Amino acid sequence: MSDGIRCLWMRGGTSKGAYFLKEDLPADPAERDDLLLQILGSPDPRQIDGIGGADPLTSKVAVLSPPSRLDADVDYLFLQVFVDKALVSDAQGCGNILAGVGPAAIERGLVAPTGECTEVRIHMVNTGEVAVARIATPGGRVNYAGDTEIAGVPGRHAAVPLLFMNTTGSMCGALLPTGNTVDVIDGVEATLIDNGMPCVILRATDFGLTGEESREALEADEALKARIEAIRLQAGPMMMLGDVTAASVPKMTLVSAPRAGGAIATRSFIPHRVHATVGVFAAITVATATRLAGTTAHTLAVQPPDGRYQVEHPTGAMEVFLDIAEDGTLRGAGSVRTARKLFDGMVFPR
Ligand code: NQM
Repeated sequence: MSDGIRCLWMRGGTSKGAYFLKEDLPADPAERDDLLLQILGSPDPRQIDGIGGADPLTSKVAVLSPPSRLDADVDYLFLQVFVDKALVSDAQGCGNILAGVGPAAIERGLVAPTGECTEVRIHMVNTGEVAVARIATPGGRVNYAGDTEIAGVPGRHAAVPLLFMNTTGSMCGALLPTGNTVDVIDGVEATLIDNGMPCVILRATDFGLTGEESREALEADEALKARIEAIRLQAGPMMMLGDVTAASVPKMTLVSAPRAGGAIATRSFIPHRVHATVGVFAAITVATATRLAGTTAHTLAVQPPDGRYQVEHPTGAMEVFLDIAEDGTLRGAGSVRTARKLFDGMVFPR
């Protein structure tokens, strides 16, 4: 049996993942990925021989290391471990797992707590941007208990406010990588946009849907999934992402008019399973699209008066904040998540 590897198992927002120190993993990315597949239990739809939760939202990894740039406190590399394929991808970030990075960095001694609240500047290695997280640290220890509720997570927990700047074109090089607010792919109007997450935004009604369908109903619709995948494979190169056959981006997001007082309703394919909620950067990207005349989201949306967008999803709504300057340019974005340490110990690969 191989030696165990230090691992923190944490919930970050509406996702769950294994948080490692880079120094505890092989330096060679291929060796590292092979080890992570073993640890999570992939490829296997049940991940029965590993710690993954048999869902893309619970088959995630954060690799933490000392900062490689002066304006950050910690480096965070996100890795999506596919459930049923022997694939590990760094071609996206994750704003939910990001919520656990500040606490994990403090737990592991990478960042020293500073009073009641510790501000952690996180270099998101996947996209090259820095996020700022505020972590409650009364008495010099991370406090996970609190009264903040987020849709998709039972109970109340300590708030983890997250702030972002310069997320436009995070992986595609430009907010609208084709230069258009709308492109037509397979006869369907699509907005190809990246404000932190490459997303293809499609109207639910263009697929004969209301946009109110459950995650299960959408996942059971094989014809729909095939249509959406065909569009995704064409959108990838158009978004400067290259061949996306084996990539977890772009996210395919169906939008419709809000029904619960929010700004817009979403159903997000990530890209083959349907998200139980919505990704943080995906929600910021959709909210950004609602502001641009000509996009598929624009006329469906109800603009909030204060920049706080309730992005509706299958189990409630995620609030994201867009900081918009007088001239309409986007200065920054934010969200409030919660996170919780679930387990700290050694994990044993095969
Ligand atoms: O968009 C899942 C999640 C995510 C990504 C996914 C995320 C984001 O909710 O920032 O958080 O879209 O694969 O964990």
